[in-house]
Amino acid sequence: MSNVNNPIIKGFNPDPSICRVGNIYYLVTSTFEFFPGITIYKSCNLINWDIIGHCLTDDRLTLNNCRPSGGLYAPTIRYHDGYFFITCTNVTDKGNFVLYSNSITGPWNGPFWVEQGGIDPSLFFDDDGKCYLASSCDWEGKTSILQCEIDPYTGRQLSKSRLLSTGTGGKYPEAPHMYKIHNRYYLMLAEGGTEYGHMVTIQRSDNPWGPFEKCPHNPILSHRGRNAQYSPFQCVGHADIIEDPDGNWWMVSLGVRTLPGVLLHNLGRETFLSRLVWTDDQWPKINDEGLLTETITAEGETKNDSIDFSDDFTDKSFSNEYLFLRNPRKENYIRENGRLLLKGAGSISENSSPTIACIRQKDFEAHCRVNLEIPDGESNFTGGISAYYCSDQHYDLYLENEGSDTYLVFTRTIYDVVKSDRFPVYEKKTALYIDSDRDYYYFSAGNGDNKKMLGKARVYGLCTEVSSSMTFTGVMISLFCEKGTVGFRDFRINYDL
Ligand code: 6LW
Repeated sequence: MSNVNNPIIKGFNPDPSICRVGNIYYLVTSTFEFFPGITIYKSCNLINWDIIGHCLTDDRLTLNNCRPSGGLYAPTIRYHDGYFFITCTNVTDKGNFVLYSNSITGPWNGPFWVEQGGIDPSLFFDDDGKCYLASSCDWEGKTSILQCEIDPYTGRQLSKSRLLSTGTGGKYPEAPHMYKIHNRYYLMLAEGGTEYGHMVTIQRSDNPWGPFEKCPHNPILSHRGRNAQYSPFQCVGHADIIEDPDGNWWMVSLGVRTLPGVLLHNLGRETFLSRLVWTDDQWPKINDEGLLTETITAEGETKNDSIDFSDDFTDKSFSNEYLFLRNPRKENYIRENGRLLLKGAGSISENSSPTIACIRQKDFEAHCRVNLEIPDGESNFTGGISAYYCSDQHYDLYLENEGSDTYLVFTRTIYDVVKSDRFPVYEKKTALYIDSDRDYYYFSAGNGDNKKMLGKARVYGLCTEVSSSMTFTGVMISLFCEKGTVGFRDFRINYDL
């Protein structure tokens, strides 16, 4: 036996949904304005997860001019009758859709758009062959859960959408998942909103349309209460459950790790794991108090995955760790002979498709380094590294050329507060660094032993809670080019753990 730590999937990985095929688990998370869409993870033990790809990798995913945290919300994954099914919402396109494939690596059929609106669509396959889709919708002016019967291979609605549940009393009943367990229908929801009142509740019925009996110890998971006042994890909710091949049950949920002493988070909503047990009267229980634990006991010599990252740009294509913004223009990203060339496509403060390659920041104490080199003869360029939360909130260090002058520029953007410091340089080759802790992002440049800090900026400016619209993502360590062409070599992110 060994102890492993929560979260099990670090960095921006919200709304986890899970299924199992034999001994293998698959889990999907939301990607919003990032591309490709819907990250797919695979695991043999629920602890160690590899990204094996994304569901939407071509122009079937449209994210044109998508605002921060528009795009793809909360997918659900299910396996039924030899097929994987994913249902999800593109809030900046036609809403809810279904994808299916006989292989987790695709190709995926769809999207098949579904008439029933709202967010957080989820599929439930009943034993009698019927398939239901539930989603979180506006109903008489408040959020409720609606359900309809659908054909999962076409998305066609086979029954009227009807009210399934108004929840158990929390605001924003969301993330519905129906399960048939112990010969009953269990309806699990997230309630309280995705912020600090978030919780997971459950109800059950003998009929997939209810009426539902509420679990006597709801919420079955939440950190909104006094007993979680000092937990490093907050905002816990939006869960899915799975039985392992030995008959043990597990829950995956989202949660955030807050900065010390404040209700702010910059790493995004991450994926956590909990053991679930059934009480004698067949209600699920998460630990004793319905709280996440910091460690989970795992079989054998299991360890958490390393979260360090490196790319020497010798592989022809980007690894699955990379995300890009909206619908990226492929011709602006060239990987050749150990170098990444980025061609500028406008400002990363615009909600367009700027040239930017993003890696999730997975822990607070990060050390990122990349060698920047400007191709010979190139002038009129802007490119470098960014701690990027969204188009309104990012801190950047980059080389910029104007006529015969080249500058290193450190820019902090928080909405319309934009501050730049310029440092004249003569070299068009330099290492750029971002180091971070729970207070600051520190930006440095320099070759060899001459690493010199040029500026720092508060972590708080890149937090979800600072956004003007609802945002749901986390900080990305990114390489970008706004103008001209810039080259990068040897990109690394290491963590103090
Ligand atoms: C998602 C909703 C939620 O659709 O946040 O935390 C929204 N839960 O269920 C975006 O992820």
